Amino acid sequence: MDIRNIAIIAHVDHGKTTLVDKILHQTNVFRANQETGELIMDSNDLERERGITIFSKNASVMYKGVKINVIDTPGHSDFGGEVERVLKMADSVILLVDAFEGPMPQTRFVLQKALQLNLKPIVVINKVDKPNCRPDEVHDAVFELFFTLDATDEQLDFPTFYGSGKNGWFNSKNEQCDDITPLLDGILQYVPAPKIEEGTLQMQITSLDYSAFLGRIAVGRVARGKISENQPFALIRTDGRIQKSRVKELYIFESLGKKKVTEVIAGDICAVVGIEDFTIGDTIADIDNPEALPIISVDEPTMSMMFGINNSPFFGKDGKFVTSRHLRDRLMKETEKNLALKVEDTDSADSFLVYGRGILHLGILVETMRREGYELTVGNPQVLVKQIDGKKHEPFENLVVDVPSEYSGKVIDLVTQRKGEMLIMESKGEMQHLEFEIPSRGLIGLRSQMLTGTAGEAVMAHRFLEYKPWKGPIPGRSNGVLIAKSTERTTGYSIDKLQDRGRFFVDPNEDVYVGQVIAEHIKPGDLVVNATEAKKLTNHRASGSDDATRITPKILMTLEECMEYIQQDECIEVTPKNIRMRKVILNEDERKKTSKSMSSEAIG
Ligand SMILES: Nc1nc2c(ncn2[C@@H]2O[C@H](COP(=O)(O)OP(=O)(O)OP(=O)(O)O)[C@@H](O)[C@H]2O)c(=O)[nH]1
Ligand SMILES: [Mg+2]
Repeated sequence: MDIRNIAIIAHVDHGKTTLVDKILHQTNVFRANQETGELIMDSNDLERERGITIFSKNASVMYKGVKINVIDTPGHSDFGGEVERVLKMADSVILLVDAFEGPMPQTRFVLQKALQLNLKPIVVINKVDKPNCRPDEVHDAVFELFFTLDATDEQLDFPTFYGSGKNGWFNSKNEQCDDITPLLDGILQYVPAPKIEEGTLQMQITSLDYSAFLGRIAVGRVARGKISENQPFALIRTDGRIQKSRVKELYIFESLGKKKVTEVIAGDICAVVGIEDFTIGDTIADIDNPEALPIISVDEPTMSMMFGINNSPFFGKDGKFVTSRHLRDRLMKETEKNLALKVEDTDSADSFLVYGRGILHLGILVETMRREGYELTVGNPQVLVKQIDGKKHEPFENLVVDVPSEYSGKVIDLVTQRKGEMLIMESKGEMQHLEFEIPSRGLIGLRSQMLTGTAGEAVMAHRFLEYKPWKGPIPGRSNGVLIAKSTERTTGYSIDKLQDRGRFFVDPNEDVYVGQVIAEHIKPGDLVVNATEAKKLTNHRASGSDDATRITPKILMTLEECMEYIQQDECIEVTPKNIRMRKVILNEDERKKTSKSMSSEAIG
């Protein structure tokens, strides 16, 4: 059978999953009148809620008698490692670029990976329906980018399509047409058929699927030979060990699902059921002639965060899994499929140090665990410092901000305070386009300040660059917090009285505990407050309205916002129902003692 394997890559939100929707529709994957909704491939709960792709996924369609395996990839830079892996299944890529934004940091990263694998991309300039879009300029910028990434002459000669995934058309020139036929024809024309190597079986496991019935499923592309049902094979582990195993069941991708087959030949992507113990990167090989494929390299983690059991006074109220055993097992299990994640034991049996690729990467893990019924405490995220040639180095990132010109001064201010240096400033339509180099540390908490400082107008993206010498201290959060004095229920009366002191994270009638962070102080410095006082009974009724109606609704922060908000002496209690920020040391006297001894240590 004729096959094409193609991965769709781009910066976050440039329209990958929307394009896959259109491909599925145009190739009649769905019955007429079938209600399908949008972003079909973003099937995971967290993906649907956030409108982003977290896991890469396979789909397969038939077009003009050719089977096209389509791989949708995540665009957020924290999941860059995932993209790198699944590119191994593809013979070409569609590089999508937003016709207004142009190439962004992650565009550069994913393109670089594709070029290094000698793939010849098809460029799609998407979202030409956007007002003020600049498709021609963007095309030139993409060419520039290929050039700076040392593309070969062949790669530089890329085909370009223009269109709008949202409006359902792509054409080889920037003229609206009826549908995406020109692009599908382009795939048949420009994507090479898989190279079939002669020899015995070789297939690298590049991703992992899970089914409640079948257990863990290994997904990859058969690189050489063929694989059959019931076939015994050698599993070559990434550490070189060889395990004997057998194919229990074999599936290929069909539409959005999988189809059971008895044999898959080189070139096609398949799913193998029945391997007891495997990790991504292992090679499935011929039992008599086990030859491994090159190991998949994964980006090093750049951030770490402490995960501990929940030890707040509200411990065990919401969760099913609350012990350190539960926590440890769950984290270890995660490392089997989440390659960029590392877990280390610590001196304490109740806490683990978890290393990841960024706030979102770690946040998604915590959010997933909380939905599974876990309770835990997480500390503030720390970037990983390294000693290079005896000198302290830290990760730096490339930061891109697009903002209306009137706010560019504010943006530059904020970034330079955090030790960022401006490299490029140019206009892009009616926006200013700013590029900086900034220590990763400086990025933590920057997004919320940036949005406040620019009335929500700033669009920012960043991407790890390299380790560079330590930049010295970077100011943390400027405001202090209000801390609950006792473990009780808040009252409208108290919160109302305290409103001019801070902006609250809790509502009246909410249970809080001693040491919990319940509001942001309007000034620097922390304050312990009593938010649980009942109204004194008087003979007079308070004139005017009820207290509660004058209270500003609480500020709701997402888990990731909390992660960026908390400081060194704070942590987050995460349960299936609640996310609460707290001081690490709940008791006020103990907290004072510790901070005193810490500051005298710093002086001495
Ligand atoms: N105006 C316009 N919006 C589009 C177009 N294509 C996609 N969008 C919108 O852009 C947003 C992001 O689209 P997605 O398809 O989720 O983008 P993605 O590249 O898959 O995003 P990630 O997977 O998170 O990296 C959605 O709100 C889409 O509706 C387009 O052609 N024009
Ligand atoms: Mg997507």
